[in-house]
Amino acid sequence: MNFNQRLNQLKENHDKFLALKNEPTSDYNGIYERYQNPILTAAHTPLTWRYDFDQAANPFLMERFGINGTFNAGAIKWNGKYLLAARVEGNDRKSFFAIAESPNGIDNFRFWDYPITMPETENPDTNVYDMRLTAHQDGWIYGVFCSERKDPDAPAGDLSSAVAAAGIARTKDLKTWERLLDLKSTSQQRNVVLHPEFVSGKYAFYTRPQDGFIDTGSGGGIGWALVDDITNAEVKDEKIINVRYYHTIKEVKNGEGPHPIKTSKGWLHLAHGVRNCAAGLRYVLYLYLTDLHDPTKLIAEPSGYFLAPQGDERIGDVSNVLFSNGWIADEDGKVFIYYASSDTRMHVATSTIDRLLDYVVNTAPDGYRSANSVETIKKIIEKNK
Ligand code: M1P
Repeated sequence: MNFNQRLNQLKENHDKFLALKNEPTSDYNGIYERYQNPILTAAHTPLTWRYDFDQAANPFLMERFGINGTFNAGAIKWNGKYLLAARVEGNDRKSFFAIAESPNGIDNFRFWDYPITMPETENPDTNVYDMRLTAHQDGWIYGVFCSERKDPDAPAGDLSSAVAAAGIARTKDLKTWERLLDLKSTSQQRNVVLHPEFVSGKYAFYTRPQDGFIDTGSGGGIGWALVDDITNAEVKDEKIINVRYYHTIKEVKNGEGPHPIKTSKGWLHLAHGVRNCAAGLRYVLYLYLTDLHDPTKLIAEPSGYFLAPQGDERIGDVSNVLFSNGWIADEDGKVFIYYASSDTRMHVATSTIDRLLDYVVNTAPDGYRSANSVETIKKIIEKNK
């Protein structure tokens, strides 16, 4: 096959792949539908990012820039389209952000021509990832993401220790971004999310204080902090609003997912919980509900996980992980839950606000002991008699 034939074949196969329909699986739990195919993978990235089409410069039509994965995407509905701000990771291990757009939220996701050019601060990030998008009451769309840099205090020879901070940027068109100062905090921060409304006239952040880069240490939990000035944001007073707990799905650590959805019954939150086991850390997703007038006040939290890795989702670069930092609630109440599996690719699950509220309010909370789990099941059995 000559250069042009191979190039045409590449383009044809890619077009066919991007146009694939996605159908729900036959699994039923009443809470959500999962779908047969991942919605965004490394193979979805444009050929123009990966190949140099100039025969003279690239006679073997080689990939010139390898993409390793597309995962942990923020989400927003924009001009009637479903947009994901994906974490795209190159073969060089660096992540960057890129917008992929779908007409229906379920398939046909196509990346915009260029990845996002995210401005740097005076202290350049080594790596940026996991952007949460918030269309804030103030009129801006904010992207809050993890900015990672080498730990300046790491001993010589330690080339792994890093420092995580929350990077903040804002935009009006999702194309041109203004970078603000990183969130100031006495602890390392990952999984920081901007609440969409002012609270007591201030910007409100969900935080996740951590002692080290991986370990949350003695504290952890999902925190909350009010900030006066978004252009010079500082965590002064941090309160933990969703705690870790022994022998639960979030005993090691947890973190807020996307910003919560405002519902008639309260703020509906999606978060990830992490536990340890012989296979390593296991990341699952859970829901909780907080008060409409006081988003820090817990109203309901079902026991256990809402979504956990299953089948092929279990395997990837960091196996046994589901992670979500994006969901979209349509005006008709349909909810698109975007989640990544094993730090490799993106999936969607669909539900409705009514079903998610029913799940959160009417699923028993964690009883913290096996005996209490049995009592919960017995109550359901009795009702079914
Ligand atoms: O590898 C799993 C996840 O680990 C981190 O999440 P957390 O800070 O809660 O441990 C993040 O690096 C995330 O990107 C990754 O998916």
